[in-house]
Amino acid sequence: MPKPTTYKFCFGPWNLSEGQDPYGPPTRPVQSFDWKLEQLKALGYDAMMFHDDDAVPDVDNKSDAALKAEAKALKRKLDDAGIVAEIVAPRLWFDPRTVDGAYTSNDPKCRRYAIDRSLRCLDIAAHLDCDLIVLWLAREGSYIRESKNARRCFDYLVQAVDKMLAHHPKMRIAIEPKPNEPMDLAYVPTIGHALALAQLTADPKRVGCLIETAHALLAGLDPADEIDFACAFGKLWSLHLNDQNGLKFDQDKPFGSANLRVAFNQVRALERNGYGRKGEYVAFDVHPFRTTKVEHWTAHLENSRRTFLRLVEKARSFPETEAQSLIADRNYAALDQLVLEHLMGK
Ligand code: GLO
Ligand code: MG
Repeated sequence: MPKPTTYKFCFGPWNLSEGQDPYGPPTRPVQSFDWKLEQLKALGYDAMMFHDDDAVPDVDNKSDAALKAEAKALKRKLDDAGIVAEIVAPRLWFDPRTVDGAYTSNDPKCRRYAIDRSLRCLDIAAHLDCDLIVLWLAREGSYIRESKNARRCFDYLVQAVDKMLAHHPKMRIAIEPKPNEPMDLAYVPTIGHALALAQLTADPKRVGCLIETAHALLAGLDPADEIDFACAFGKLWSLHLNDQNGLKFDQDKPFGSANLRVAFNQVRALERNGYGRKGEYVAFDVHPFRTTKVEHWTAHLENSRRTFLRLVEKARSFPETEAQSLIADRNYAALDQLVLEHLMGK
């Protein structure tokens, strides 16, 4: 029996958000990066995930030398805090040049910008001693199908990933699929799409995926099955656990908040695949509720990790022998109840 995994935890500065939504302004005062790093440390988390401009603000207007100096200064700050940079993700959805997509824009100048920006993101990651880039393909899709040639767009996506692979020989890329929002229809909606795309690239071994619970649920899929599928390829390199109440806007609720059983099954899938044994982190892409008061600002992160660890205990203490005999007897009604009783506890 392998030793049980000791999980390592991670979140990003955006997970201490200030409460703005499309309908209203922030409900908590804007906080500095240093404050967010302090919270991460105080909560006992191990790593931070970054967008390129979380690491180097205003990245587009900085010279390569300035970018290097700022990234190295951040690396020293993280080292002093004993915190690792887990991933860096190019933020390709803010700039006006990405309004019609980044790698899949119809405008070649805009596609060029998206690639250049991504290569700088790889440089930042290298300065932070981080070898994993996350691509959330936010605007790669369409509002109306006729506006883009999807066939050509898949080629553009592969070409963009190939440029990144060529730019840095050790960097790995994890695609984070999401089926919709902000687009109506995204080109890479599921893990199956992400891993199929990886096979078309110049170095498929360096292209894997990141699963986010809410994104799988929005695609109408079970996140635990997505985890098993990605792990069957050895390609689950990062994880955004959270929760989602049905087919609504992307809610980024605390892990387990909407459906404890779905959360339990994700934890079981992670456990049976040995996720974390190669140094992978459990990241929570969760947000405080808009109503959250300043004094409760980090509760969603504390709670998500607590729920995760309680569910690890539940996964490890699951009455496996009893379950196996019910499975052998095809008595799934009893198996169903066994799971519920186990989750409810005494
Ligand atoms: C949004 C995504 C987003 C990404 C982040 C890292 O729906 O989940 O939060 O995870 O930008 O790429
Ligand atoms: Mg995410």
